[in-house]
Amino acid sequence: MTGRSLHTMGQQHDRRSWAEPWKIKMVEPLRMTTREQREAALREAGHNTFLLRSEDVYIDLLTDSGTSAMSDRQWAGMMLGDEAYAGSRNYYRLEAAIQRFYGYRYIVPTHQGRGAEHLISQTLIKPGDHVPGNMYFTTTRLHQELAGATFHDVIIDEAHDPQDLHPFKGNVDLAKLAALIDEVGAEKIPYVSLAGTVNMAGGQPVSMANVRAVKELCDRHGIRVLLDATRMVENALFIAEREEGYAGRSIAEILLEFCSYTDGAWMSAKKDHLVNIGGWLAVNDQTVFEELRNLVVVYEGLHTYGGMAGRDMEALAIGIEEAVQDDHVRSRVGQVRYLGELLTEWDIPIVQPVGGHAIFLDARRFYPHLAQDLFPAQTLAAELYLDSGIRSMERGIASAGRNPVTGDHNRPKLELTRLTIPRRVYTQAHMDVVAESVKACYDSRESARGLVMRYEPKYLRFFQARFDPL
Ligand code: P71
Repeated sequence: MTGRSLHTMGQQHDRRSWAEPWKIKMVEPLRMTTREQREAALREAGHNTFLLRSEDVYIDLLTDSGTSAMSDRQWAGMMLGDEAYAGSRNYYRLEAAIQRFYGYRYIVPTHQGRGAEHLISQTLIKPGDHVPGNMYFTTTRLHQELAGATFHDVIIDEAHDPQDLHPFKGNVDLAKLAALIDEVGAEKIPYVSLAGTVNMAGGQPVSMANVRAVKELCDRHGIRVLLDATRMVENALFIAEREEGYAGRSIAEILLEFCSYTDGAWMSAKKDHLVNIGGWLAVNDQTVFEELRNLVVVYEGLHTYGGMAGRDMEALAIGIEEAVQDDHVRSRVGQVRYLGELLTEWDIPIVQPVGGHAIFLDARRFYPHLAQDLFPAQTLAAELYLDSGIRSMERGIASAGRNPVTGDHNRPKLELTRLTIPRRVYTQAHMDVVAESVKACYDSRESARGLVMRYEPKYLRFFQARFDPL
């Protein structure tokens, strides 16, 4: 911890290059708890941070989803909700914002990301199909499987190694994708499921060169490329920072170019777009659009609200524009990087390079004495909560679920505990508190003993599973 107090961002980079590009107008008090209270709360939650009450949490890093702070402009927009059942003015504002910043032609609103995933999967996938993607995401893969597809991970091998410093660990391995096309045939692949950034790999970006190459390969075989655009704004910053030819280009320009190599996208607007609820789907193909627009009325709501209130759509339309501002994205990703640099300096094992939305603690190296079947990442999430009331999320064997054919656990290479940073919510002082708590857990790592799963639900088990300490 020597020299700890000297490590401001400014001193790391000769001078401070940025500060949060906002000031605070309204505050929400935080509640600190005692260790006894946390022990009781954790027991009641079955050692699963998803089952804790938010009231019992001090700094909430469970997710960056729906947890961001809206701006004064977005709150003002909430008062302009046009709550007409059909044809709400706010819908047209949303449609225009997506067309302007993402460049797609046809828009379908949904209540959140998984609503969009459900519609696109049911519309494009036939039973027996295969969907390649750059690493799985829990809800995305589940909807693909429920529609009858088999998911294939075609991300580059480097993505599975938490210590590999590849600048674009979200890239698709073109040889793996080509091999799959050869093996199953292009007609069995309705689309490539491309995410930017890749959440489960640690928030890792895809390069512009890679999406261009994926598009070329897919065009030769008549396969669509569909983008999970959930954190694409953050991906755009990494392209500006790391890819030749993109230095000095704006986030908005890079975003638009990236999307131009894809045939459509789905979005959980609860992340990049700075709203508490919302999502959308967008495609360029009119026939696909008409099918999606027909299906949305079955599951979400009429095609001009898709499960959102008019005021939600207004806040979202404004959030899209705020999300692509260069100073916003730099400070958002900069805050994540600041936390990562503190932990790196203290030799705490995290996924490198640090991604866009979160720090991922490498629970395998944190707890080398724990077998994966003892849920090391879940254990670490529980220990962090006990230490300080910080809530994190398991992204390891519990999240990976079971193989639908064999019924055995999927055992992912990455066994991670995610510290996810909400946008515009916490300050640098909070990041310091988080780093110190992680350090305390690291110093007492040998005493961790692991967990056994005592209750396991059928779908997305990590949300509701309960564990007992060994
Ligand atoms: C995150 C979430 C929310 C979440 C979902 C499942 C388990 C735990 C937490 C949601 C995403 C996402 C990507 C890349 C689609 C969704 C679904 N992420 N794609 O990271 O990260 O969107 O939550 O709006 O339905 O905490 P949805």
